Amino acid sequence: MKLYSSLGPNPRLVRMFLVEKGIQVERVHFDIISGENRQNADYVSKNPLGTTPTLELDDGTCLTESWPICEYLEEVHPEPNLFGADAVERAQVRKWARLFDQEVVVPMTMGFRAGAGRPMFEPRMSVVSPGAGAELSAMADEKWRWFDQQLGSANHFALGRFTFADLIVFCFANFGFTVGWKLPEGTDNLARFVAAHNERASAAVWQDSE
Ligand SMILES: N[C@@H](CCC(=O)N[C@@H](CS)C(=O)NCC(=O)O)C(=O)O
Repeated sequence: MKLYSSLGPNPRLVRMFLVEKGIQVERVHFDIISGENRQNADYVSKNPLGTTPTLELDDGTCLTESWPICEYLEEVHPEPNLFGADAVERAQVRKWARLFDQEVVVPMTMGFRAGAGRPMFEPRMSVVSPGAGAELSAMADEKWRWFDQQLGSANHFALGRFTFADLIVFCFANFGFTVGWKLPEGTDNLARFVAAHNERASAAVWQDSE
C-alpha cells in the first residue's frame, strides 16, 4: 500500500490511524502549499479532486477521503479496533465522528479557506466571502464549545476508550494550532483532551517538519 500524503488534518488523521494499527505503508509526500498535488496529472488520475490523502492498494485501486480510508484499514486490520467491536459500538463511534465532521470540520474548514487560507485556496476552489467565512468560523467555535460540554471530565467521546471519534477531534484541533488557531474560550475540557492524546505515540506525526 502507498499513502499519498501532505500537511493537513486529513492525511495526518490517516497517518495516526496507521500508527495506532501498527500498519506500515510507503508514503509519497506532496507540497500542498505550492499546489503540487493538483498539478501532478498522474496523481489527479488517482484522486480527481487532487486532494490528499489517497491510499493506493497493491492492485492499483485508489481510495480517497480520510474517513473511508480509515474504515477500509479497520476492515482489513480489525484489531485493535478503533471504530468499535460490534454494530452498536460502531454506531456510537460513527455518531460522534459524523457530528464532528458536519458541525465543526465543514464550517471550520470553509472559514479558514475564506480567511487566513484565502491566498492558498482562492485560486483552487470556490471560497465564500471574508464575512461569511468569519460567520462560519464563529459557528464552528460554538460547536467546539458544545463538544467540550459533551466531553465533560472524560477524555473519550465514545466507548470509554480511544476511538476514531477521538482521533478526528484531536486531528482538527491540532490542525488549527498549526495555522495559528486556538481552542475557543470555554473549552478547558478539550484542552485537557488534546494534551492527553498528545502523549500517544501516534501523535508524533504532528511533530514532522514536512
Ligand atoms: N474530505 C477530504 C478532504 C481532503 C483535503 O481537503 N485535503 C487537504 C489536506 S488536509 C488538501 O489536499 N489540501 C490541498 C488542496 O486542496 O489543494 C478527506 O477527508 O480526505
